[in-house]
This record gives sequence, C-alpha cells and structure tokens, in this order.
Amino acid sequence: MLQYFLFPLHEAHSFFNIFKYITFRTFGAALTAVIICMIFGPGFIRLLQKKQIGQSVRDDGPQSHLSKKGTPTMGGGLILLGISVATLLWGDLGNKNIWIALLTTLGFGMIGYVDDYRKVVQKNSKGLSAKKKLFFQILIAGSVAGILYFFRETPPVLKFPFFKDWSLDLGLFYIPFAMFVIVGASNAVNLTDGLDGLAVGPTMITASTFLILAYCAGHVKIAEYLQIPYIPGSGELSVFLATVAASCLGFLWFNTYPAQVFMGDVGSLALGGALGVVSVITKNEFLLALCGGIFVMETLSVMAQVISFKMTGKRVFKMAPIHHHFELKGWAEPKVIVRFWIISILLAIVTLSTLKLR
Ligand code: 57M
Repeated sequence: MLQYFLFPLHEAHSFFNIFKYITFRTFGAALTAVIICMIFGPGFIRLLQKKQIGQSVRDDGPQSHLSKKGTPTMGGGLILLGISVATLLWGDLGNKNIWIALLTTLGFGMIGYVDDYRKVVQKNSKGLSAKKKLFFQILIAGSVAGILYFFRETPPVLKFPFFKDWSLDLGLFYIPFAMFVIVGASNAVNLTDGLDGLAVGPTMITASTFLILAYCAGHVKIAEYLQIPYIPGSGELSVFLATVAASCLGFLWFNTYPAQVFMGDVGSLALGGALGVVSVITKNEFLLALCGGIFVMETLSVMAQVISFKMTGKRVFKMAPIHHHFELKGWAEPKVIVRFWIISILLAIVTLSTLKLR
C-alpha cells in the first residue's frame, strides 16, 4: 500500500523510486512485522492471561509438560497481526499472489481460532472435530487450488529438484495435488508445535529459504540463469514471506523456552497453510518437503506410530511425534528444540544448493 502513496513522489525526489523495488519492500516488511510482534507481544500475552486463555495439558503426555498448564495460548493471533499489517503496508496489493497467500493464511488461521476457542474458552476439550477441521481445510485449499489452476499463467507442471529437464504435467490432477500439499503442510506444522519454539523456528527458516526461491522464480533473468521456471509475479511473495519469517522471529522472543505463550492452532495451522500455498505458487512442492523436513519427519513419526500400534500393538517410538520420543529418552527440552533447528538450517542449505545442483 505504501508504494501507491510514496512511489509517485519519485518525480519530486528520486529517493522514492526505492518503493518500487521488491528487495527494499521485503526488508521494510520484515522490520515492520518483527517490530509489531515485539511491541504488541507483552500486551497481547497480558490480554490472554486476563481472559484466562491458558493451555490445558493432557496428562498422558510427558510429565515435564504438566508444568506448562495454564500457559497463555492462541498467541498465533500476534503472528497473524504482524503478517497482515506488514503485508498490507509493504506488499503490491495489485499482485494476486499476495492476496492468495495472505487469505489462505488467514483462512487456515480462522479454522485454528475456532478450534482453540472451543478448547480453551468454551472448555470443550474436543475443540473443532478432526472431521470438521479437515473439511474446512479442504474447502479453503480446494478453492485456492482451483483458482491457481483455472487462472494459471504457467502450465500445471510438477517440478523436480536436481533434475531441471524433468517436469510432469499434472493437468486437472494439479488441483487435488495442490490441496494435498497445502492441507498436509498445515497439519504437519500443527503436529510439530509441541515444544517451546519447535514449530516457529523451522517455519522461520523455511519461510526465509522460500523468500529467496520466490524472488529468483519471479526474476526473469535470474530464473533463466538458474534454469528454474519463471513464475510471473511470484517475486512479490518475497515480501509476504518476509512478514512470515519476521513475525515468527518476533513471536519466538516470547515462545522460546520456557515459553511465555503458545501459538495455538490459530498460529500453527495458519503458518503451515502459508508455507503450503507459497510452495504451490512457486512450483517448489518437493523443495518444501526437503526444506520443511522437520515437519515431514514429525508427521511420518506419527503415521508410523499409529500404523505400528494398530497392526502389532507395539510402538515404534517411546511417544509420537518424535520430539516426545527424544524427551522420554532424557533429552532436555531445549536440546531437542535446538537440534531440530540445526537440522532445519542444514536442510535449508541443501534446498538452496538445488538452485545450482541441477
Ligand atoms: C498439536 N499440540 C500439542 C499449543 C500449540 C494423532 C496425534 C499425534 C495428535 C497429537 C496432537 O494432539 N497434536 C495437536 C500438538 C500441545 O500444544 C498446543 O497445540 C498448539 C499447536 N496445535 O500452540 O497450544 C502441547 O504441546 C506443548 N507445547 C509446548 N510448547 C509450545 O510452544 O510445550 C506446545 C507449543 C501443549 C504443550 O504441552 O499442551 C500437543 O502435544 O498436544 N497428539 C500428540 O501429539 C500426543 N501424542 C500421542 O498421543 N501419541 C500417541 C499416538 C496418537 C501417536 C503415541 O505416541 O502412541 C502428545 N501430545 C500430548 N499428549 N499433548 C502426547 C500426549
């Protein structure tokens, strides 16, 4: 929005030219988002405490979590505030990708909000039933996938990392595939959000990585040099992803161990939806699975545990998701968290290396 008011001033002062550059607006968006989260964080936490929006903790989990009972949750509202304000201020609101990414994020956040509200405020431990949660996720993801397919500017192809000449035209199957990626990413981040900062760290790292990928895909010369698909208008997603990464950074200030606030489903479902939709727009679905490997590992650990228990009555892990397994092995919570962050950073480096290794 700022560029509409300030860029025209470049006729009087050439300084205002700067507002048309994605790079400048990306930095401005990041700074705005992190400042919003840091400034409003303490007051937001006090508001959650005043309204007694505290986490209930299941007694069948690790005993170390029982002390977390009552921790303010639904802090994801602060993340979404940072993302929304910074994107509306610094994004090019004439770019459809910005609106698709922001509205998908807020739509998934709304699903999480209803679940959190029922669980925490209405004290209904079931919250939004799994079926209803999945229904609304599929509804939003299906709408987004349909828009991306029927109003596409590039063929609905699936791209493969490391193999620049490989691409698979999905045709109409693009729609269910895109839905799977968006809903899967949302639920994967949700499952991962089970230790202080465990979800927000890899989300920040993945968003930062995809910021670079989106910028490259939206820059015709860079895309040509790197031999990656040129996706017109995707460069603007760098601004959106900067708000995601920076809002996560600001939220981490309060969510780091020992957490003063949890993000709640309002945050985890939204952040996963954001990463999913951006990966679909930039045709980097496989790179999301690579860079977001922590989320994939957490989800696969649950699937393995449930299948194994149902088929053999035996557990693969001491407890799933896998972060609880390491806790029960005696790793201190911060050790699990930081080691998962380290893995996430290594996966981000490998992901960026695929830009050249192809
Ligand atoms: C999302 N929610 C955390 C917090 C956060 C099928 C099964 C794998 C489902 C899974 C489940 O319930 N997942 C829900 C994980 C919860 O965090 C809240 O939820 C929001 C995210 N959605 O923002 O509001 C707890 O996580 C801890 N936490 C922190 N710091 C944070 O910054 O310490 C969260 C954020 C919080 C807090 O204790 O209460 C969660 O874990 O529920 N179920 C599980 O993950 C359970 N695993 C399990 O049942 N495993 C079984 C089978 C089903 C695979 C097995 O291994 O045999 C574990 N979670 C709990 N208790 N709470 C273990 C049992």
